[in-house]
Amino acid sequence: MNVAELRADFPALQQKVHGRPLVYLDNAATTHKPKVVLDALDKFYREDNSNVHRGVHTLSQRATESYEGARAKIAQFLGAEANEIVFVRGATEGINLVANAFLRPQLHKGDEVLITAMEHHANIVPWQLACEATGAKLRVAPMSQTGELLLDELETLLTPRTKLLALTHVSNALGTVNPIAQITEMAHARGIPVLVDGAQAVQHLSVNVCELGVDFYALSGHKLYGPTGIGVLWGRSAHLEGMAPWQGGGDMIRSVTFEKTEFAPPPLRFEAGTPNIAGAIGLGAAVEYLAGIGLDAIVAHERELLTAATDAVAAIEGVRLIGTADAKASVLSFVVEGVHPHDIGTVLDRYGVAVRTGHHCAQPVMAFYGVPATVRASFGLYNYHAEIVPLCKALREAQELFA
Ligand code: C6P
Repeated sequence: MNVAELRADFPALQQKVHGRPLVYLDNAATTHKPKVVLDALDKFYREDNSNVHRGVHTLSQRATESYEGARAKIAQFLGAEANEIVFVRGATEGINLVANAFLRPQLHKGDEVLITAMEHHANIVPWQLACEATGAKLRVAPMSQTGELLLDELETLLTPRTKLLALTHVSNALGTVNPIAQITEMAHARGIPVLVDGAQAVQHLSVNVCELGVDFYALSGHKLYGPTGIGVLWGRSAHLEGMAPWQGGGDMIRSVTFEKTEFAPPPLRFEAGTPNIAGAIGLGAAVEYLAGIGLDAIVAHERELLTAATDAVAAIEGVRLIGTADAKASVLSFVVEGVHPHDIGTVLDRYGVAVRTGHHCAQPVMAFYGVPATVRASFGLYNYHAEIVPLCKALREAQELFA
């Protein structure tokens, strides 16, 4: 994989920030977009702009073909069937869809929903809302100080009361990669369905939903080098077929009278209203781009980079790493003794280095480690070793300024 060549595909990476070359290490928040994605968006609006599934005219047919073509590309990328790919706004909406259309109708007082200690708020709050509305209980599987799930304890929390296990594939705050196939086997042995939050996984691992064996998998396009406002919920056909719609409107129906509506089959049943057509097409271009590079090459490159960055940052006096699991992807989270993460973020920005500082929408993780926030450097396919130098230099300067 030639990173220097690949970087040329990303116009936003060519800029300077405060007079220095941009070092973009905030990929867990969102990734930059390659030209093929920008071109796909531009082409759609310039040439094909039209609504989908509605018109017999040429532009509408072209738009429909591109939109459904994108669904097929994403299905192939995930090892799934196209009719199992529901377009949503992002991972958040995908999880909310499952909470409302799959879980809530079958959730009763005394039932339980199991999540883990390392979830993003998007994989906590929707379940909390469903539990509050039904009298069910939210249970939390614990993790170790290294940020690894305690599998024995998780297993004891899988009981006849558990109606769903929802967990992240990769933690956005720690970088931990969870053993999803193994955990899913444990849940399925007890007849418990599994939803996986793949928002931080699909861009860093080769994901095949069938091999993982899960029931639902949610992801966000903008973290996968695609546009914002588009994401995917993958669900097993058998589940999707059995689910009533969550939202009603155009394009999700077979027939409507004032007395009764017959719904379209999945996935359209869950795509009420005009969808984000350009976004879906852009995401299709993004996964095609990634497949062209090869996920295995991306995984190997990012693993090497994360190891090198971890060693370099850990060698700085006063640094405490947050999240030291054996299996990690992309995320290097840390605090620096005596300096607030936001101050570090500000100094790093003066060096052109973009990181995220804060609680990363994972406040329970921060509480677990007893810190209000961390500095998080997160890597993407276009980052390279030389970028670790300004990161460490700026960190040392921040220490001198504030400590
Ligand atoms: N994490 C981060 O900086 P949306 O907002 O729907 O695209 O993604 C939500 C989400 C769900 N799960 C995980 C594991 C995530 O990391 C995110 C988004 C960003 O870490 C923004 S808070």
